[in-house]
Order: sequence, then C-alpha cells, then structure tokens
Amino acid sequence: MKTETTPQIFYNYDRKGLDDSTLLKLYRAMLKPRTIEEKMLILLRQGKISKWFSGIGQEAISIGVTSVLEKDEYILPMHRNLGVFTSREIPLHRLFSQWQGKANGFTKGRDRSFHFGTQEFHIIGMISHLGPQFGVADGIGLANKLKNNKKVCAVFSGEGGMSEGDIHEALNVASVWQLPVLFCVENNGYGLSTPTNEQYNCENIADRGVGYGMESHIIEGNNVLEVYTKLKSIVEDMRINPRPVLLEFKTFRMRGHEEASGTKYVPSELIEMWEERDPLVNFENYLLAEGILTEEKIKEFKDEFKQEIDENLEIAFAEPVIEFSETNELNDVYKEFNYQEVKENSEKENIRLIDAISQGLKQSMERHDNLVIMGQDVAEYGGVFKITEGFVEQFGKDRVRNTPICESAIVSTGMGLSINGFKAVVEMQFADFVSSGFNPIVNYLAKSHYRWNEKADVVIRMPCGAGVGAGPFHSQTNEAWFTHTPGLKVVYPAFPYDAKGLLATSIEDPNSVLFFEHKALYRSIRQDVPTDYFTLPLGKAALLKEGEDITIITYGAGVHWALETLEQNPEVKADLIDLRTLMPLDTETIYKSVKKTGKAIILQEDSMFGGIASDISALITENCFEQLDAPVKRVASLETPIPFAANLEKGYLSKGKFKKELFNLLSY
Ligand SMILES: Cc1ncc(C[n+]2csc(CCOP(=O)(O)OP(=O)(O)O)c2C)c(N)n1
Repeated sequence: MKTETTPQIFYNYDRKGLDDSTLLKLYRAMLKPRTIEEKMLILLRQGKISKWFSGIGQEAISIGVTSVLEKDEYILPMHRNLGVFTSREIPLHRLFSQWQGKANGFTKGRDRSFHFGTQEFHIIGMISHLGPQFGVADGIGLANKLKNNKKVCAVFSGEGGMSEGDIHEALNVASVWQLPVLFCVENNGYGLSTPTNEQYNCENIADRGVGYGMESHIIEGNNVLEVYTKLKSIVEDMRINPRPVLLEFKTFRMRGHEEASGTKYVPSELIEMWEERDPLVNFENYLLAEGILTEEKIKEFKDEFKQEIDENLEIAFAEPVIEFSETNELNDVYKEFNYQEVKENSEKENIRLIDAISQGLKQSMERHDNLVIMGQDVAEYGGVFKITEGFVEQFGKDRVRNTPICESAIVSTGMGLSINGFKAVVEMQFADFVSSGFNPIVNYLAKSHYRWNEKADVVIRMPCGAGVGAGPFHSQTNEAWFTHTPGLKVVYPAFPYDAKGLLATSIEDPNSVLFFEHKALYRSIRQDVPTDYFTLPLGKAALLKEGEDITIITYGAGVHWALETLEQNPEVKADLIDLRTLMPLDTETIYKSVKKTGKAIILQEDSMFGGIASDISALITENCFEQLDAPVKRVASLETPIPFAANLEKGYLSKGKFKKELFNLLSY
C-alpha cells in the first residue's frame, strides 16, 4: 500500500503472477552490479583501475534478458552489461583480475574491460568495433538451429552501434535464415557524445524490424518486470518457433561514455528526468511498498555484496602483475594444431586446379559433418566458378548456404559457428570483395585465440589474381593484407595436387586460413591428383627445380611464369621455390637454397610496396648476408590498380619483367 511517506514509483509495475522470490531475485540481481559499480567508481578515483564504462541505470536490461536465458544459452554483451557477467555468476575476483590485466582474468592481460569471452559461462564478449557481434550471434544462432537444440542466443548493441553496416548485414541474414537470435538494442540516448537525432533519422530503432521482415518490440528498459515478462514469453516462443526478434529497450546512459569523458553535453533536465526512472530505486520502492522487501533486507543484501566485493578485490589485488614472456605471447597467437598426415591413395586422376579444389572441399564435407559452406550463389548455382556444383544435392541446403551480399556478416557468422561447435568455409565470390569483410577477419578471427583462447575455425576461399582481363575490382591478389595480421594463416597453392591437400589441412586446422586460388590457373593447370582425401602440411615450400646459380622464390601464378622462363632458357640453373604457404612461411627452405646459390630473386604478382617479396628480401638479407653474392632482387607488378585492357594488364603484370631481371641478377 502506498502511504504519504512512500517514495515515488515511476513505473506501473505489473508482476503478472510472478512470485515474491522471483521478484527478489531480480532485485538482488540488479543490486549486485550497481554495488560493484559504485565500488569501481571509488577505485577509479583512487587510481586503482584505469577505465570504467558505466552501466548504471541500465541494469534492468542485462538482468531481465539474462534471467530468461538458460545458463548454456549464449549471450553476447557490450560494455554496459556488467549484469550479464554477474548473473552468470562469474567469480568476482576473476572479473577484477580481468579489469586489472592480470593472469586470473580471461585474457592473460591482453585485452581490457569487457573484451573477453568465456565458453565456461557461455558469454562471448565484444570487440571494440561493436558491429561484428551481431554477425557472430547469427553464427551461434545458426549452429543452434542446425543442432535443433531449441536454444536461443542474445546479443546487445547500443543505438549508436546500430548505425554500423555490419549490424544491417547481420539483421538481414538473421531474418533471411530465420535464426533464433534476440537482438537487444539499448537505446540510451547517446553514443559517446552523439545524441540519437544525430545518429538516426527515424522514430524508433524497433521500426526497422519491418524493413528486415523481423518481429520487433519496444520495451521500457528501466522497468525490470516489463523486460523480464516480455522477454520470457518471447524467448519461450522462439525456442519452439526459431526466429530473430529485434528489441529496442528505452533507457538512458546516466554517466559519461566512460568515466573520464563526463556528461557536460547532456542537458541536466534529461538526467533529472531519467533519475526519476532509475530501474533499481524504482523497483526497490515498489518492493518496499508491496511489503516484499524491507529496509533491513536491503541493508543485509548490500552488506553481503560489499563483503563479497571486498574479499574478491583482495584476491585480485594480491595477484601479481603479469610478467612479459615473448614465448608465451607468441605461442598463443594460433591455437595449437597437431597436423595429422592423411596419406594419399595410389589411384590418380588428371584434373584441373578447379576440380582439385572442388574435390578437396567435397571430401572435407564428407569427412566433417559439422562443416558448413557459405557464400554468394554457392548453392544450386554452384558458385560463380562452379566449385560447389552438385554440393546441395549431396549435402543439403543447411550445410551449403547461399548468402545475401554481406561479406562482413558472413565472416562473423563463420566465427559464431566456430564458437558453437562448427567449422565454416566462406567463399568470397572474388578475393577483391574481402575488403567488405575485412574488419571481422583482421579483428575478430585473427585476434580471438590470442585474446581469450578461442579458436576461429574458418577458412576463407579467395579466388584471386589477374591475367583474365577483369579490371581493378576482379583481379587483385591481396594476400599481403593478411600476411601482415598476426593470427591468420595464408595458403596460396599453384598446382592441383597442392591445392587439394592444403585445402583439406586448412579445413582441419582450427585457426583461420585465407586460402588463395588463382583464377587464371583454375582451368589452365592440370596434374595427376590422388582421388581420395589426403592432407599436406601448411608451412612447407616445394623445391620444384634445383640448380646452383640462383634461387627463384615465388608462389601462385608466379610459379608458372618462372617455370615457363626456365623452360625457355634451359641454360639457367636455378633452385625454384614454390612457397605454397605464405603464413607460416618456410624460411628454412628459403635460407638453405639462398646459402647454396648466393643469389635470390623473388617474384610476386602483387604490386611492389608492402608485398610479401619485401619481407622475404629483408629476411634473406638479415639471415643469409654472408653468403650473398648479389643484392636480393624483388620483381613485382606496377604500383597501379590493375587495368582492364589486355595490353595494359600485360604491361602491369610482373610476368613481363621477370626474365630481364633474372638475367640481370645472374650476370651481377
Ligand atoms: C567501429 C568503431 N567506431 C567507433 C568506435 C568508438 N566508440 C566506442 S563506443 C562508441 C559509442 C557507442 O554508442 P552506443 O552503441 O549507443 O553504445 P553506448 O556506449 O551508448 O552504450 C563509440 C563511438 C568504436 N569502438 N568502433
């Protein structure tokens, strides 16, 4: 009963039959992150922690959403969702160690704040870039759907993050594929300092659901009972009828973007208005008024949490700072992979590069029933190069998936599949289009194992290269974008045999592999290839020819250009190294050869500056200087985009320069 002295209760709470203990649970669940945050703000002022992103005032959303999910249903929070972490009962000292960059955290000091995931608690934390989270949730949702396990997953974003292209792509994919994902948007008024009217120009973010063909709801985000009861019925229904749902929670960010940035730009009336809507204070007042809670109980709960916080802080503060060990750092960039050699059978078939890739992929699909292929037009159409022709008939549409045009979301979806127990092969229609999926590759796939020990079991197939008159956007060989990024492997076969065996290994390897396939070689290069499944190790170059005069190092189409040059000039006695894998790079084979010949020429199809030839040249200079009889020579294509007209393309390509440079170096 309300009395004269009862404090204001802004929300019209409707308990919808929930019993007292559920209400108290929700209250306690909100009180805990609030109490932690209050302590963190004190520690921040004392300089004991470095940065804090506050979720004060938004607790009802984290708590309501997490409370309706089962403990083994994945949840992908953002930086204001402390309540997700506390609701999953992560020991607080581990959270505190994480924030202090200590070993008992979740990232061995390698990433800060909420940037971590933990399979143990089914929490997949954000990367700073925000947007890729939605695509990762798609992948987790897809895995749940394929397992038919009736599970949902929930992912968070602020209204600011909703402007990112990754988010649009992911929502579209989720709708087209009817993935059981709860897309939770916390509309808290500001994205850093940007108010909503400078972020988007529509009334509600939930209105976008219509455009995606997706059910959507607006929810009073500070009313924990509304969040909980609405979510409960939505989630229960989603488990039976898998589908995506877009939820816009109206709320407010009560503190600065992070503590150091303040709230000067926020009108004080707005803060006051939302203070009246504080989710914890209002609910507390409601529970007091209903006689479900007493002042004594509140004190008891607070004391309990404060004690838990203090005890856990003590553990975290007592933990030593993390020591730097170069070996430890380097060892965690990739997940350890125990290469298993699968020997080749004796029966061989003379096939083209394209057939070998198709066969390798098909036999991997037969071998790994958790392997999913995704890409544009890869299903009934068989892909633009017909590599997956006939796959739908054999493996079904669940595992051979046409995607919308959305490279970023599909790469992220691959990551989500990997998190939830699948393997993914993503076909870029042309390697050039990988630029539209660049962010999740270099930031999510590449960094996950180093950051929080999570594999990224995704192979990205990259039909690449020039010589086919396809112009600036269908001819690039962009391997250098990826060899520069720690955490990725890069494979670049030149022959059918290598392509088949290396593709099989790339798929077995739990790390992300960029698998380059040269389009000009697809149908022009044939070889006898074992008919059954076999593997070849990554990181081993092939010595195709042996000679004393010079070492030629190349890969991809360059291998065939070099072979042609040597055939036409049999007097040249050269070691010819086909690298086959660019990362890891077989430096042993390179050094051994260069130390023998004393001369090295590196041929690459890519343009010169920043290409892999430059690094190989530097490595040779640093490691074989004493044995060199001449400067190392790089031969690369022109520093221009790749032109369309045949004559221009011919002039652009390094192929035309190779012979001259080879003879120059021989006569040095
Ligand atoms: C791709 C990218 N651009 C910009 C930023 C910087 N940034 C981090 S959080 C943020 C605001 C996010 O706003 P919103 O999504 O509304 O979430 P909120 O912080 O309000 O909870 C910005 C601009 C970033 N981390 N990543």
